[in-house]
Amino acid sequence: MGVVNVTPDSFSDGGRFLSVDAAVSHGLELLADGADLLDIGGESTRPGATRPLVSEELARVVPVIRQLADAGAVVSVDTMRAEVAEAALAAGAVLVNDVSGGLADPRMLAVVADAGAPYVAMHWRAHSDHMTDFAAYDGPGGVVAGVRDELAARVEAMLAAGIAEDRIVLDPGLGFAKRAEHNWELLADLAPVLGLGFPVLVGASRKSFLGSLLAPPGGPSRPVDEREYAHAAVIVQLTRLGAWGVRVHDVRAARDTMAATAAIASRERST
Ligand code: PMM
Repeated sequence: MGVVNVTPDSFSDGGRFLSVDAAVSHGLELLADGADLLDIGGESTRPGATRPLVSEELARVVPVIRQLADAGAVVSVDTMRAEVAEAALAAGAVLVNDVSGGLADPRMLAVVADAGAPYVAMHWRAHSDHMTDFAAYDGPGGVVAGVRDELAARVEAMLAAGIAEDRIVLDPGLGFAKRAEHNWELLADLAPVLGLGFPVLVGASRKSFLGSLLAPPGGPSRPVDEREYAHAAVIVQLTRLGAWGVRVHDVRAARDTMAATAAIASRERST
């Protein structure tokens, strides 16, 4: 899944693809690099971000979705808002990627159920302006059990709202109400989330836990566009674990990493 953030303030690429033309041509590049899906978002979810107006979010994503879908791309919309999801589906998006797993907008699950669209439900606890206040996992099993249990509760809500089981994709939500250590623990022990029985999408690309890992002692975080080798190691792990998808900014790097990992893994199984 290639990321197209049509936002002024995303941590990873904010402001670079804010015009419709820039966003569409970036999406086409990601397609040429081998993306299976393009994820179009108009709201930054970086820690501390304030929310755009619904009208702003619509104006950012709808024209980009329409053009990319018309160009033959399989498009998902990255939104927490039912109204934006509806407009995006009408414009040609086929999948709804909701970082709040239906918690931010009470209408979201019904809209997705009515549309019959595939739905990515990410683990989430609070909006980005105060999510760091919720980055505590003190129950038994720590962050891994906490995320699994809270995702399982979202699955119940999705099924109750009428979303078909085979439309559901889950995401552990790296970086959302999670400290760096929580993200690494989830990557080391993804089996409980995979064990819920749904396809799993993971977004690690360019996130700050990679930047802090790569910082020199006492020094600044590694810049966002210099985290790709560390991200490749994460993709190796996710490929080996059988993740359904990875949400990435550099599609070519991800494709290459997945291809090499799969080439080795397929031979391991056959010997
Ligand atoms: N991360 C971001 C935005 N949307 N969606 C899913 N499903 N999973 C994620 O991890 C995720 C997401 C934030 O990253 P960005 O600002 O680079 O898009």
